[in-house]
Amino acid sequence: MKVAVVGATGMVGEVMLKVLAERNFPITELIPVASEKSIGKEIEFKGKKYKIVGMQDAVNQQPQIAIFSAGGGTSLEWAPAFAAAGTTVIDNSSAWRMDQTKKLIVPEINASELTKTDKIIANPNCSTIQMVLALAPLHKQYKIKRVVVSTYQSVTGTGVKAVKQLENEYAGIQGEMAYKYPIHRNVIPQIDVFEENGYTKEEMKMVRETHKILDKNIAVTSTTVRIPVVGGHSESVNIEFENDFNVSDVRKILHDTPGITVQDNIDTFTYPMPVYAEGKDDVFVGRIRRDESQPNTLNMWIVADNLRKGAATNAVQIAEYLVANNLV
Ligand code: 11C
Repeated sequence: MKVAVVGATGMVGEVMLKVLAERNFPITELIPVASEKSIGKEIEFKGKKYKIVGMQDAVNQQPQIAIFSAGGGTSLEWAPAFAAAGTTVIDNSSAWRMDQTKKLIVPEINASELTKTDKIIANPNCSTIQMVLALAPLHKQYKIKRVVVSTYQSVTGTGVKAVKQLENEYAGIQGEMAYKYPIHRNVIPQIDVFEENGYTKEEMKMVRETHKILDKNIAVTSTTVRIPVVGGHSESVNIEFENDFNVSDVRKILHDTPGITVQDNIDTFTYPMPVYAEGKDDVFVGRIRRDESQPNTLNMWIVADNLRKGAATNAVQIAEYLVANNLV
């Protein structure tokens, strides 16, 4: 496969290259693509050096697959050009997610929807991916009526500038701010811009994307929060089902779901945490317990590395599915 990685020098792009190498994705030719200022610089992939090229150059080389992590504007402008050249684009930005003609894919849930004609495929938001992966098998079994989610999100979701802000503040150094407020020793109840309804765009992504991936009839309400952590996003999720459940069956269903690791034993203080999820591809679920305040309702805690399953790994898994099913 001739594969272009667009945004190869960014935070997600770098993890993308790592994941492609680790999973031995069958790359015969890698085309790293980045903005003007990086063109001509070299990156290393599997011990070989590759020169970074510009967008048009990459389009002209007609890769079979292009994985984009370069922001919504770049995706809107360039994904159609790659698609017109015959390339299948897997896009990590929010640009195409809610476009009715584009599919929003978490491979374990809905990769079977993909066909050869899908030339731009959307990768969901990180906080959505880890939640729906755990919700999907439970929805199948017990039918979800309503989800209430509160997130505790890593600064890596914002990018390099935010990681630097946290490091600077921790070291007592004055530097550039990625956020309006300090993040060290703080919690910021705002991720992305506010929409007209008073919710943030991140909160509405969790609602809209869950509807598109799982079921539009599930009521979802979300509060998304930034915390001074780098290893991954955590989520407290309250789920009301149509049908009753048994907590040990829920644990077994999640345990048997590919891509999920259950870490749930209060006797040994075992539960998911970002320090353990960091650098791993799985979604970790724990603190699984009945909500005793109302019938048919469950609480659980979900943690994942937002740069891995929340971004790079999910995109590479989509690419793997395309290759395995001769769709590119
Ligand atoms: C965050 N979830 O943690 C965001 C980053 O739509 O792909 C990913 C934004 C997106 O800040």
